[in-house]
Amino acid sequence: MSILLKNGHVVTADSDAVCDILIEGETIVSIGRNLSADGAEVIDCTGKIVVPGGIDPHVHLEMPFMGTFSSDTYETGTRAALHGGTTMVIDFILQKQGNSLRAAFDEWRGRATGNAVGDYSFHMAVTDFNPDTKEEIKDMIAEGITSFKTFMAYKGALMIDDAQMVGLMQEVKKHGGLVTAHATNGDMIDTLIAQHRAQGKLSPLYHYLSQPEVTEAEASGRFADIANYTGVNAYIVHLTCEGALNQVRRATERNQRMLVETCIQYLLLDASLYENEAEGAKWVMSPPLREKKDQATLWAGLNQGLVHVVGTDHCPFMWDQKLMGKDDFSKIPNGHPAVEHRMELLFSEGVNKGKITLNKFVEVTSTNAAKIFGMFPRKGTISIGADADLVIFDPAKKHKISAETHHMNCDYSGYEGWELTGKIDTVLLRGKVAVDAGETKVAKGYGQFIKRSKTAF
Ligand code: DUC
Ligand code: ZN
Ligand code: ZN
Ligand code: ZN
Repeated sequence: MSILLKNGHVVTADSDAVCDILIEGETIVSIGRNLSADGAEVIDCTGKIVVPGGIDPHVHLEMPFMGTFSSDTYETGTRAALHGGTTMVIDFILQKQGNSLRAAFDEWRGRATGNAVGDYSFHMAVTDFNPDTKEEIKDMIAEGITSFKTFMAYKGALMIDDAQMVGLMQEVKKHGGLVTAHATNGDMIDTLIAQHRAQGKLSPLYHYLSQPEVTEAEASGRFADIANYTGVNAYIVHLTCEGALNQVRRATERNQRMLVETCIQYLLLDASLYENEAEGAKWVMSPPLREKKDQATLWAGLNQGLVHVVGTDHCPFMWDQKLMGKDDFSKIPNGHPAVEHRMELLFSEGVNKGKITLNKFVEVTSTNAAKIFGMFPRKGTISIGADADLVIFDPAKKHKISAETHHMNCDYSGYEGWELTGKIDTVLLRGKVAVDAGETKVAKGYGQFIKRSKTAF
């Protein structure tokens, strides 16, 4: 079965041309002008932008967390991602403290296998680094899980201390993997939460006030310092603020390379939303939304090459679940729905408003994640031999975001009513039309586990 995309404005991280793309089976076999192929299904892309399928390296599907589970399953979450042009996600396996990495890997694979609609991989969150875990690092890398997530917060459930961090980094370095961090100071945050609760300060605003910028800046600097000492490849997930990015800047001054992800919400939303006492829980996530000045820092960071990836930290909860914390911000499950709108939001608010170029858009929504997480050039670009993961974008079409029409399993949207310019028409995943004109064309189980190699960035 072949498909021929005709006359699209084809954009990669470093190229830009009006041309045709010929797909055979799952891969791109030819790129050029005036291509033809007998019997191929032709998709006219005149006036449309064609970009590589998006990769969101930060999602939480069916994650057990804060006494409940995030509300998107592998099926609903990857399907929603496809509707938004994200053809692959990387989810987080959580090791249970006291248990093995292998047990967690089997559990997560069991949830995903046969259910995912889009492609996926996992990061391994090491929540208990001990002599047994140490022995498992190389096995996980052999399974294609080459990135190891650490939490510097959420003590008692997910957090590791600095002693474990050093040990983990040394071991991962030995086997050529990558260490990532939720870099916030858990002890400091827990203290501030306790102080606010003791004072009866229980509204969503105090979620924000319990995680001030310094908690993130301090942990980001500490993570960078330990990474520098061990020499491991290091990546900070969901970086939100100026103070943290300044720590990255400091690291680059000693010629250390820090890899940095921000998330779409930190570029577009700010902490004033927490003043809404009735609805502030919609945006309770960790780290919290920041200030306008932090948004400016992050946009600049993208253009300065200090911020490499825009993910989502997609971790949806139904409003009913959010209400678990209606009387106490510390019981609101942390997270919000975003995987479906990352690319359209970044296009509309970033490219259309002149904040980033189209090439940068491709770089931060797809190419850099593919390189950092060991999938390039199979994923993350448009080239001969690459997977035919492609997004056909109508740059002029306007649409409105609403929970009524989104595909995420969540009964609200953090962007309800936002008017966007630029809409996804068609999404191809490994050579198949996966989404067209708002309809899903591939079934549950089409999504594949993608075995990853080492960072090549
Ligand atoms: N932050 C969230 O908001 N949700 C999931 C985990 C996290 O670190
Ligand atoms: Zn996190
Ligand atoms: Zn870059
Ligand atoms: Zn997360």
